[in-house]
Amino acid sequence: MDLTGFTSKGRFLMVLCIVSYLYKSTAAEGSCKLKAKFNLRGYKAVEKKTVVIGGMFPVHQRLAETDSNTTIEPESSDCEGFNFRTFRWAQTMLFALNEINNNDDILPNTELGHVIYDSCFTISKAVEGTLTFLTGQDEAVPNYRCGDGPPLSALVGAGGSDLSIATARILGLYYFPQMSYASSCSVLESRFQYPTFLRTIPSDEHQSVAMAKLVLRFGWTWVGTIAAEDDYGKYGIKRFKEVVEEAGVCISFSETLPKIKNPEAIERIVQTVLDSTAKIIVVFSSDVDLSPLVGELLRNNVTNRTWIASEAWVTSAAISRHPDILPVLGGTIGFAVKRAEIPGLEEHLLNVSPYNDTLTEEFWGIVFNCTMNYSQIMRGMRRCTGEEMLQKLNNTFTDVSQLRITYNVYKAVYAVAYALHNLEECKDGRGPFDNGTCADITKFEPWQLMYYLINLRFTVPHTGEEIYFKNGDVDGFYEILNWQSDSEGGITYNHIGYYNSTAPPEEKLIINNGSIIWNNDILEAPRSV
Ligand code: TCR
Repeated sequence: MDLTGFTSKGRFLMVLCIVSYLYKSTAAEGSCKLKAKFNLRGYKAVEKKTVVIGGMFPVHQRLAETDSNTTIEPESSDCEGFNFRTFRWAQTMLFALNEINNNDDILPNTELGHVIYDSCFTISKAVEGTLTFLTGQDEAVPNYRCGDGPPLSALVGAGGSDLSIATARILGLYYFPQMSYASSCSVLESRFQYPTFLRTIPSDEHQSVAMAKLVLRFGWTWVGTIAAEDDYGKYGIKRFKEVVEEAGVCISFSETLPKIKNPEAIERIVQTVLDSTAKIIVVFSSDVDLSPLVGELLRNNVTNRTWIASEAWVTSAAISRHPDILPVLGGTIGFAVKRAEIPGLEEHLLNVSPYNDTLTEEFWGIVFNCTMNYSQIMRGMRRCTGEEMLQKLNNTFTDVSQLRITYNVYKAVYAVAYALHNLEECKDGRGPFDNGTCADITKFEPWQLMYYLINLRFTVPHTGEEIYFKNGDVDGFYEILNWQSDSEGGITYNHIGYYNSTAPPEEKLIINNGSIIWNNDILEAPRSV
């Protein structure tokens, strides 16, 4: 399926290429030829130099089931379970690129193109996308090893830590920069294993310690833990346990949420929660993996517990907007990364066009319950007019009230752009490379851009936040949120404190006890048993 399109906007030529499925193309030699076609289709017409940034977002939640029949040639699987939140992240990358391309203060002589992949929350898809990106084995992707196409700069992605661990190993081989917005696992701190990995989300080392300090602050000595079956869940909970156990806290139970649909396992976890006397339960998981458990907790009306949320589900509408969630998860306390207002983003999201690419087309079909596919129309499905109004919907995609990972995406794109800007501004003779030389923006090496990323310091537009990387990481800062009821029986996330890893020991964890409302609207902190 060809998902490529080129749109010309004003004086800029934007390369728009959303690739969510791998082409079955073969020889590397072929890809060089294909690249020439790519040049024909656009770049030669632009006076500006072009550099391409890759993006990878888990827009779909899982692979579609395929039968393991080996009598026909296997194909790369399709994906299913469209996720509005992560689709917002992908659109934010496009928004940031547009902003940069229209701003003459950043890269005034260079245009940023892009290629975006859907990692489908799946390691194999993330690896597939990375290889496609690097080798240029798909029509629209220039091959940086093949010479005269626009150079590839960095990959923004890949989403979850287990995906980034896989892609970072491949990219590291080529010393190719990866800038992650959501992969927080502490193992990604290792520059020995992942030499070109950087991120705008803090390492979970800080979050696990912060959670442990929270538990100790309230004097809880008996807690249960639940972790997702991935690197995020496993390493996050492991570090949490180490810190609390050292302080004498006992772990009542440790459960793992299955990655693949398994209702019996979920029922067993609910039974464990019900059987245990522990009233405090720490959950390190993404909202996608936690959702089935929340459904089962609701069915069993499991109340009178205090849930401690990790960053990935604390502001998730997929969890907090469940009807009747308040008795079960009201009072939840969790950690969230910095939030920001991004002027213009909401408008960009509301103006997304169904005709941009296959992802926007699919999105449109899902939200408006219609289709643009001829064969589906023939089968009686309602046809989308393209004139439907996103404004009228109350959808997570256009909800800009909790821009946290979204803000990390925005920062990641700007980080790459500013590094490229510094690379381009370099004055020969005063450059950082051999004998004061500079890199050439039209044909730099990945390691040369790495130099600029490592030494980058910039101020994020609109928010004024100062960003720089210490060994690839940013400082650990979290807002602490408490789930309270709003006037309509839904959930609001109330800010009750923060954790700052760079503050002196006594001032790291600041909590305003008086502003917390616990489960069942109780004002006094619960006891752990
Ligand atoms: N780090 C997780 C993935 C993740 C995520 C999220 C996924 C984070 N926050 C929000 C979906 C929604 C934080 C990881 O795997 O590292």
